[in-house]
Amino acid sequence: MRLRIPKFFRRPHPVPAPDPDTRSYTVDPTHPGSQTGSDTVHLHPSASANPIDASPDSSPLRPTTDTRLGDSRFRVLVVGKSGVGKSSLINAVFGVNLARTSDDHATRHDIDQELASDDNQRLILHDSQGFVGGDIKNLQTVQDFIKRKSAERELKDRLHAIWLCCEIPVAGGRVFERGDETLLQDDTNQVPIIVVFTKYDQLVIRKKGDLARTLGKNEVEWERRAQETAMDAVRIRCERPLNSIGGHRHTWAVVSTTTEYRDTIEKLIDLTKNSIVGVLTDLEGWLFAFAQRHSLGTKISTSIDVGRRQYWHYMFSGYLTGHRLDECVRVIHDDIANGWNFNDPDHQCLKSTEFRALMTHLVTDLASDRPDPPNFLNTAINVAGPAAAIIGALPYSAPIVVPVAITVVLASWVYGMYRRTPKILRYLMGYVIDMIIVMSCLFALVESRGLGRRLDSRGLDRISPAMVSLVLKEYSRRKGSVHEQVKSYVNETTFPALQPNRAIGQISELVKAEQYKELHAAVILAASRALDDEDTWMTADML
Ligand SMILES: Nc1nc2c(ncn2[C@@H]2O[C@H](COP(=O)(O)OP(=O)(O)OP(=O)(O)O)[C@@H](O)[C@H]2O)c(=O)[nH]1
Ligand SMILES: [Mg+2]
Repeated sequence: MRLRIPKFFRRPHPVPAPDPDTRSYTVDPTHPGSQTGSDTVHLHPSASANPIDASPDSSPLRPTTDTRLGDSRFRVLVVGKSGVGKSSLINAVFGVNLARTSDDHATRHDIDQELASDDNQRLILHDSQGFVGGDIKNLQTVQDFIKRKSAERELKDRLHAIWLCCEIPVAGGRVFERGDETLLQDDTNQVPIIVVFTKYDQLVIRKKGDLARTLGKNEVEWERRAQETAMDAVRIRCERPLNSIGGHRHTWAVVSTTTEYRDTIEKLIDLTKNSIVGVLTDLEGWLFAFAQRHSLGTKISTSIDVGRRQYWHYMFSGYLTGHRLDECVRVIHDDIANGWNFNDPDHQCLKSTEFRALMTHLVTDLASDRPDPPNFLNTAINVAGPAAAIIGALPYSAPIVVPVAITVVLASWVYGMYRRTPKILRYLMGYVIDMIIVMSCLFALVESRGLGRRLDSRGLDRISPAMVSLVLKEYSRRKGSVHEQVKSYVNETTFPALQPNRAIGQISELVKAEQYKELHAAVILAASRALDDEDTWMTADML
């Protein structure tokens, strides 16, 4: 029997609570644009038909990811005999070094022990050493644990998925132990089990050896045939027994943690997310998507999913009327940053005033829907002037924390109220797109440096101001065509017919990862040459 929980979008929207962090924003309340606009807001009829939560009132906005997930972590139980490759798999998917999560081998196999890592704030792991022969005792422990953890009421305490890891029998033989079979047959279990057949590369090597004699020296054909026969063997040795035991109830994947088989990890991630969302709720699916650090596609699609549920819809529909633009930008920014879940302790980098400010400057060319004047890049933003002017203009009682050393301030367009106008929609749409592209570049950069998986020689395994600055610099040089598309999508002519769902569809098109392969490569190349002072931010005039 499967657990049925209503889908997330059917739940009522809780009243947003004040965000204590709002104080840390650098905002000029005396700016002329901060007067409430009197424009009538035109809601398109299609807006009300969307599965979004109720419109917000004038309480402070809070990121959807905070209100829905809080500090919940994705909780996964990994079961498998010693040496099948559990730790290697966890490292590959979640970008954590398990060796550092617990020093004690014995504790690592205590199923109740929560293995959490400072590297990845969205993951809790439970490790069980699987079943050898007819070992009933450990089976009972695992079953009790699953029962207990799936009955937890709170999202943060529940068990969200089980990976049952079994090594592919390369030379034939049984793939499952008796204990595995009992677990797979248990139809009272309410947590999705994904069966993971490990070390696929070893099977392919074996098949290549078998084929060597018949195929001569055609490398490509040799590899293709070896993979084909390896998958045939998996179907016979693994899938067939699984289906006869579990009656087609369980999904399965083959994986290899070696670099040539990166796509197997990608497929496992897709499969796990689909299994979770199919059995539990979208929230558990989000948690998994946030915790994983392997699949760029999953990161992007989940950013879109989160945005679509609330604030992106609000921004295109006019529901943000009554809110300051800096507040709108803040929640949009935080939702995206939360979903990418980089190793950025206390969000020091990705939620810093400096990064937010640079992001607002990145979209200033969207003020007009005409092409940029040729000298645009030369109209450098002098950060010292506006910073001093704004701080000087603050009323004495303004509840604003001024950073000790301001290097950048928000671009001036943010010092106004939200109104549903073509210009403001261009700014916000551009911000969303740019933010996701910047995140995707950081993702590619982190992966290329092996960050999040181990410390490099300089002890760096986290996002740094220099990395973000480098990405911003590379992207700002190439943002032209993306911004032109935003301009042609939202302008005075297209505005009357603009529909939230279609506009979000357009964002999805513009952030598709394949379009940015060259940008990612440029970022990686630039980083290989210069990332000396990791803690220095660029200034807006360098964009
Ligand atoms: N060829 C190959 N070797 C792998 C793969 N995954 C893991 N290994 C190797 O298998 C060995 C065991 O891997 P671990 O990840 O430590 O296995 P484990 O299941 O965590 O083992 P315990 O912690 O003892 O329970 C290591 O030498 C890994 O390098 C794989 O996909 N292919
Ligand atoms: Mg291990």
